[in-house]
Amino acid sequence: MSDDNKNLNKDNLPVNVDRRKFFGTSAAIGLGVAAAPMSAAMFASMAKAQAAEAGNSPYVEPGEMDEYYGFWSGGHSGEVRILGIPSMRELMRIPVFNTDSATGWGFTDESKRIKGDSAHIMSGDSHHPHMSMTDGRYNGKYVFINDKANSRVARIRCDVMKVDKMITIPNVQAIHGLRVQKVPETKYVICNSEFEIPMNNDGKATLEDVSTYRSLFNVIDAEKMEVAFQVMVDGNLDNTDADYDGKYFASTCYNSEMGMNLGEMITAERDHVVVFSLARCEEALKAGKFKTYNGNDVPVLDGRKGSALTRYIPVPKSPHGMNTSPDGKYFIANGKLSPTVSVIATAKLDDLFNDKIQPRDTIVAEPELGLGPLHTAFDNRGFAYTTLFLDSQIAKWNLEEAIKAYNGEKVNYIKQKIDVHYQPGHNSTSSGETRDADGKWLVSLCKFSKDRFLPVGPLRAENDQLIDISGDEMKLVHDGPTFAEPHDGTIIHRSKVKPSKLWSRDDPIFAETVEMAKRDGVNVMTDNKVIRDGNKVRVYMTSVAPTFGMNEFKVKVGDTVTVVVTNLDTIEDVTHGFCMTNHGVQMEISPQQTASITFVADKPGVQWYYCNWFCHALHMEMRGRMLVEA
Ligand code: RUQ
Ligand code: CUA
Repeated sequence: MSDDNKNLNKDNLPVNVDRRKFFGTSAAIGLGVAAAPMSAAMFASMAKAQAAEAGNSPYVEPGEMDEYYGFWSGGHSGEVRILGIPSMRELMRIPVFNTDSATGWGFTDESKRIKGDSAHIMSGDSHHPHMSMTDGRYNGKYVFINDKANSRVARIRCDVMKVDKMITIPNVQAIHGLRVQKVPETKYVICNSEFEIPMNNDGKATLEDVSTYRSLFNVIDAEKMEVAFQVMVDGNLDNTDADYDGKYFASTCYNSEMGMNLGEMITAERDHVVVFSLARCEEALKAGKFKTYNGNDVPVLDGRKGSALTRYIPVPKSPHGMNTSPDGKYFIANGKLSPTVSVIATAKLDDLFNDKIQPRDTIVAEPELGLGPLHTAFDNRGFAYTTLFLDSQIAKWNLEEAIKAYNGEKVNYIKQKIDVHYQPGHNSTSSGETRDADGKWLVSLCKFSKDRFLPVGPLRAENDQLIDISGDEMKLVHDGPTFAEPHDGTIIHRSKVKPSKLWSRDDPIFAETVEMAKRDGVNVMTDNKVIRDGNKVRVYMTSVAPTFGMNEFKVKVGDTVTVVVTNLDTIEDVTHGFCMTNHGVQMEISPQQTASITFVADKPGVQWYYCNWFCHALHMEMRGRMLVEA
């Protein structure tokens, strides 16, 4: 193969695939073939052959399925996305704190009921999606996600991939770090409130006296989706994680100074990690050792410095990410303003809580990794992968060797640094936050893409980079643009997730709507009926591709109309929609689902409604008229 062949690059790959680096470094296969134009099939089989050699290919052929689900936060878009990994294909968007015109989320009666006290809030900032676990392994039941913007936590039911609960956390502002109890199971979801506020925050107490401001650690009952208790701390909480023994939770805490501006917030050389003893918190709760604030009845325990419930471990200033190693041995606090991460041995925490050792005695290593360490992920071979925000790199390092170095041995614990593009925040390894960590894939969630994609104006995509970590060296294999902003993502083996294909008719998400129909004497599976109740009108209709059970209904101008549609189709993927033109009314009705939406018929005359999810060759004909009498 000559160097002057314009169609090949230096690795003897066709130039048009130069950027798709899914070949290993020893990529020189099929050279004779490569000189000729390649068909997609040839290309795919080459990739496959190479994959067999390298052991790990991100190439998922058309029609083939990914090995992992990725649950991705949609950042300040407020949603959660489901990705296929390793293809990085986006499979679904789950509207959560945002509104969504395709599904009607935020507009339908069911979604408003689920949003409850925050039904009027249409935006959010989602950060940390984490799945419920049993014995330190994903159990496929729920994914929990926080809304920093409006201090909420939502739960996604993974059978239907829809939000079924949402709560606003009282007594706090800005729910940030969120994780789940791993062992014995996710009884609790744990999350941090970031911004400190006066207790009570009723405007009556002094607003200026910052010594009254507090930040709380929040423990939510995962099944009931109610706050079980809160713990008052010193400092601003940031990220959190749970151990593998069901005993301790740990949170990073910055601004121990309780400063109100940047200068004040970064004066202290050290901030801390707060460790919470679950057993001691539950005992205090039982013994009634709590207070309540702001007129609600959520118990608030006192976990400030000196409390029996917590321990404060000093670490270099402004730590950010908190990550538990999958062997359960270590909590790792990521330095952010310090080039180090602090490795806390979970086995030493009992002694710490029994005052046998000092807080710093729990630190078994503090390796220096590079500038701006934010988050750490793990494989199953004792390596950790830490994002370096300022260096735009990921450092791969060996945990046990870092401990040796801390004990004075001369070892180089850093194995490799790989450039990422650019400035990574979170990273995530396949099953890496569970006992099933498998060391195959790492995704680096980069905050900036800059020159990596076609320019699209001043606002650019972020960049989720897929890195093969199965070999001795990390290899960057794919750039994936994402929109505003994947703070965090989790990579879950497909064997753990078992979504339903149709809705169950008993689903609690629309049970109340079905109950309302019963009270109106309507069977939603068979009846097409209009019920008038003063100036409220309830319209019940079925839908079977390509018709609604009702071609027209009559109301009076000014009526409040609730349209309830039940999709009788039992064929997978035949979703109908209901859209009332010129009324801002749209929703999804998937097979066997009942959905409803309420609006005011404020325009007299003929108003057409139609199905806006493509369902049939006669989908365009799936329509009807609302006749509005003046
Ligand atoms: S935070 S970039 Cu919202 Cu998880 Cu670290
Ligand atoms: Cu029903 Cu389109």
